[in-house]
Amino acid sequence: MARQVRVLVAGDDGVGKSSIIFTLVSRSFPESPPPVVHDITLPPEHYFENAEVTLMDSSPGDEEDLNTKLAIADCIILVYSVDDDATFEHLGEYWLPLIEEKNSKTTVFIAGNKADTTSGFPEAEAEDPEQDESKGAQERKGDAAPDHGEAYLALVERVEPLLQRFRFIVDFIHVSAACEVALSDLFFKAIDSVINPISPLFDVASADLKPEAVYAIHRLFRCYDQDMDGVLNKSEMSKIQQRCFDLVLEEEDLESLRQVVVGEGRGGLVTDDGFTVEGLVTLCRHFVEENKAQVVWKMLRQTGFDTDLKLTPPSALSAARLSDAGVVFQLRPAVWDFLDRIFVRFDSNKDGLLDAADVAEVFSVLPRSIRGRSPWCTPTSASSLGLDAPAIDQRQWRAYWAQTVALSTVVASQMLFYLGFLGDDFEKASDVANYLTCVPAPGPASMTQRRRRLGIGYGLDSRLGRGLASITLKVLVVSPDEDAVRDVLRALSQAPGSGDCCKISSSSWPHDTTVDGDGSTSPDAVGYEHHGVDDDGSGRHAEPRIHVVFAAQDGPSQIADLVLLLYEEASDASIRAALDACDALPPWQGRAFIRRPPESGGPPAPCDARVESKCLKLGIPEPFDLRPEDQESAANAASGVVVSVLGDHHMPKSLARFLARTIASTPTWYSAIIALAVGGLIAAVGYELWKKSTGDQGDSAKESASGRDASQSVGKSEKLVQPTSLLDDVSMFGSLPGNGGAEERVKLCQLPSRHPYLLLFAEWAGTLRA
Ligand SMILES: Nc1nc2c(ncn2[C@@H]2O[C@H](COP(=O)(O)OP(=O)(O)OP(=O)(O)O)[C@@H](O)[C@H]2O)c(=O)[nH]1
Ligand SMILES: [Mg+2]
Repeated sequence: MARQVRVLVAGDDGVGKSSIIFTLVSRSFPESPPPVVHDITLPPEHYFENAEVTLMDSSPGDEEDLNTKLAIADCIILVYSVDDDATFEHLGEYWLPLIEEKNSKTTVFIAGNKADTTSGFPEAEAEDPEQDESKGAQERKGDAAPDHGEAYLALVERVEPLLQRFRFIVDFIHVSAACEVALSDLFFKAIDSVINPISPLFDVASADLKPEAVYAIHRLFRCYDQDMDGVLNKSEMSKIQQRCFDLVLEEEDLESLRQVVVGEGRGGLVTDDGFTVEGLVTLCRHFVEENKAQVVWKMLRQTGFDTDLKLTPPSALSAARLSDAGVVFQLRPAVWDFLDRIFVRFDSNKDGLLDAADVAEVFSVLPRSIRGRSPWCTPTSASSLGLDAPAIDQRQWRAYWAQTVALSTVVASQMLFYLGFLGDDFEKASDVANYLTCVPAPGPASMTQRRRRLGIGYGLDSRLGRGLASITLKVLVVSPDEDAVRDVLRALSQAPGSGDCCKISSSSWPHDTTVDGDGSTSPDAVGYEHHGVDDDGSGRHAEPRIHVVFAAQDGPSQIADLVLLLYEEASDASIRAALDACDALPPWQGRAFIRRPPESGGPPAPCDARVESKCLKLGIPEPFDLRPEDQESAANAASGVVVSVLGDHHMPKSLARFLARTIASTPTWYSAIIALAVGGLIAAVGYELWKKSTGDQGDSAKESASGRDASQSVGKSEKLVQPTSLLDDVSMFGSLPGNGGAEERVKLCQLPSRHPYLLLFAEWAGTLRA
């Protein structure tokens, strides 16, 4: 909806208020003007952002009407008559204090009407609005006033005390309704003062831009410095010119802008390549000082600021639009590139790490209430910006973002908007598709999808994974006991090689900015980034990168690739709750149990029979032990669960069972074909496994390479066998010392501290690309 701007004309009786409005709109001076002209709405002007401007007349006699209009006016033109001194005196005695009382937000223009009655009135210049007797910000900065006769100079002297006392007075001007002088200019400036106000940008007292305006210009800079070299070069400046003013930036325009900034006499504002952020700030200050605030506003509006310098994300990025249950969002490849560029740009000492101050700098262009705070910062009492947080490397940086997306697509996309990510197509900056790609959520949409979903969610879907720069797998840790969940997450966040783990603050960010200062170290989620290295040994990252985000369940209907069901071995209620939770999951949902053994210690108790049979029935690994007092093994256990379940070497079994169920409800000829196919498939897998187990037990690199071969050859005959080849890699890790030939799940728990399962993910990345 177009913005409403209400301009009120007020002042003493008979100063010519009605005549001014009448003459402005009809272009003729009325012989006998009506006492009060009806409200007049002007047609929308592009220049005024298509705002709907309403002109309101008033009469001091009708107090009620006057008070109403004073309260709602965006701008007040306060008229006195230059041939009646008392009407001027009345401004300071009555009108200005009244306005101050009734409306603190309005701006005021003082108009001395009937200028035609003064001696020395420049009649010859009457029709030229450029020559009107106006005086603006220059005057306040001490520039000499243009000499338009004695009357005007006298006025300057008289108005000065009013300007000092009433800061909402924007300007004053002499007009004449009878001679139609300066009327359009008066109204133009009045409306402009509402649409492009100076006060949010400029502090008259300190004669400088306000801090909030400087922040806004910094974000403007980010929006256009998309190559993140810290300089707005010619093509980036041209983009501004084109987007904001629909004009081509000529070489001489650019040169004159350069001269303005160079004229500032300070170094570092402009380089050979273009304008630095300080240069842009200087340029904007220049425009405001030159009474061209509209130039600055045009640019700021284009990047999403409103007249209060508030940055509101496009409505398309709001919760309602992003909560479609049928899809899962991931960041677009262009966004990952943007984030990588940010990392490099803000790594101030180029050590490959963003320290807390660097991170705060990245987020320094956020709205005031969350400025400097990353969505994952858990502010402690020590520092509300989390400046005591450790430095993060690029993989952690990405893992944080993966978490943010997995936990809240709204936060992630709004955040990118705040950081000035505009994408390749400027017009789409307010479009969700600019930030996120959308993949179908794990769930049974059709038979084919079901088959593909079995045990593995959307993230590892080979078809959907293709073309993504990164895949995020979401693992929900579920238990009625919230402390137990927290234990698991804390254990994960302290896992060895913890370079890969991060924490994220409450998903209520950024709207809820209250911070509880308990300094709790329990994360709501922990993320890892994994990526392979390309086969050619160049060290480049293989695409897609894999992110795993472990999160506590914070809503009933969350989508996850894997659900970890947590229970207390010693508590029958807890076991039953876990089993119930397991039964409540849809059949295609990947899942695993984690148990917390009794505190007493000693040898691990045998697994509860009900859980054991459930695992057997579902074809999932037996429960993993999690010992919170032993953080490292706990973390390894949790990681092992994920590896084994996502690796899903039980796939063929569960697949067979699933298909058997499906067969029961399909025609017999179809069943026969499927049964044959499944049989063949299992035989193929069995053969591969047998071949592998009897093959050369050479060095691990060779082993892993042959695993890849197996994956490829089997993959050709049947895609679904892919995960099975990973079993070999899992077994490889399983044959580590320290578990005395115990069952495989125990071996899996004993992952060495350097995260060998990274290799697994790398392996996946490879198969996904194939
Ligand atoms: N010389 C001269 N006379 C003017 C000018 N503008 C208005 N007048 C005269 O001033 C008188 C009052 O004009 P109005 O427009 O009725 O003044 P107002 O402020 O609306 O008065 P109220 O409605 O009574 O409050 C009329 O006789 C106009 O002709 C002007 O620019 N020059
Ligand atoms: Mg009137």
